[in-house]
Amino acid sequence: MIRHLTLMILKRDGKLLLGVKKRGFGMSKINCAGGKVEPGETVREAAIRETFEEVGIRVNSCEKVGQVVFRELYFKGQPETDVMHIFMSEDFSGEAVETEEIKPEWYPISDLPYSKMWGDDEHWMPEVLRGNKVDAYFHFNEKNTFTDFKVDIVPADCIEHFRDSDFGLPEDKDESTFEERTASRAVLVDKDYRVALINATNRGYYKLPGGGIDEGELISEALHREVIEEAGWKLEPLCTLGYTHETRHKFGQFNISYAFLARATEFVGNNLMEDEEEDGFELEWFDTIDDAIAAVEKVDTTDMIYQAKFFTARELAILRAARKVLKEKYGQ
Ligand code: 6OG
Repeated sequence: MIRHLTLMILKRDGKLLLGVKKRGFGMSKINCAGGKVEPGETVREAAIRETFEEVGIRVNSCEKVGQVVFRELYFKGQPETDVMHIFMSEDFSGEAVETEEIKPEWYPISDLPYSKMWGDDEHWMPEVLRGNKVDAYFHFNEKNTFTDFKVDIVPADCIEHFRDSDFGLPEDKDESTFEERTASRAVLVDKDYRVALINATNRGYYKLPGGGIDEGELISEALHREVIEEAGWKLEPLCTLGYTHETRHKFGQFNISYAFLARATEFVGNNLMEDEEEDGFELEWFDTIDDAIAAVEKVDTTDMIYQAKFFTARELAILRAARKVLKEKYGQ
């Protein structure tokens, strides 16, 4: 079971509110307020509740600035995976007060007490304070010191936002209840800049290789895994293209797709899921990015399933973003 934790970075006048943890996990370390997500609450609600309980501050609004996965963190003698959801707020009220949990203190951002904080903080917190969103993991040993880690920056540029009304479909649900799903997708090129698409031969649409990010997995890890599963190729990421956002009323979902330009490096064979087999997934290489775009432009989604309208518009937007990068950065 994966545990979900929260952390709230409170920022004001060039300072952060941190504090010595007086009890529980991480006792005597300096940390931000935060704690475990309770059943039935969202991670954001948990972060706001814990902040009030631990330092007496009411957060009016906050932004998610990343997540850090702790792999094999030893909690009560057992290794477990924790996902820590990190929020930042500059919009809060009340004065910090000492509680049984934390003795709070303001520290200048230019001089944070990293040596007294959890060891992972100095690796991801500076990125967050620079305005980046982070996607990181830290792998621990039984002494709860980490042995390896990776801190990625989440692609920040929105390529395009699609919603039901763009396809003449109704928008009849309350979007505040929508669930967010995330995925990684690749515009995969070979050494000659030929471009790979998955042809869903039994359905008539094309898609980019890629798919959903699992709980506790990094965006970059899902990219490698999904492209092997669907296309059979190992890859080397070249650059990020940004992300697309889909608001899908029929399913009550927001779908975020992080898109990358990547080089296919080694064919190892694909491993399709049952529904992908049924859709007749086949990898098809196009001589140029323009040929790939033309093939997707030709797809007529009028009589296709709901999702195919979104996929087609989304893949076209990502492919056009890739065409621009291929031209500007790679002279194609
Ligand atoms: P409570 O015991 O308060 O939940 N936490 C960590 N924070 C940092 N910066 N690094 C770590 O590296 C951490 N492991 C746990 C998350 C535990 C609190 O401790 C934080 C929660 O805010 C391993 O309910």
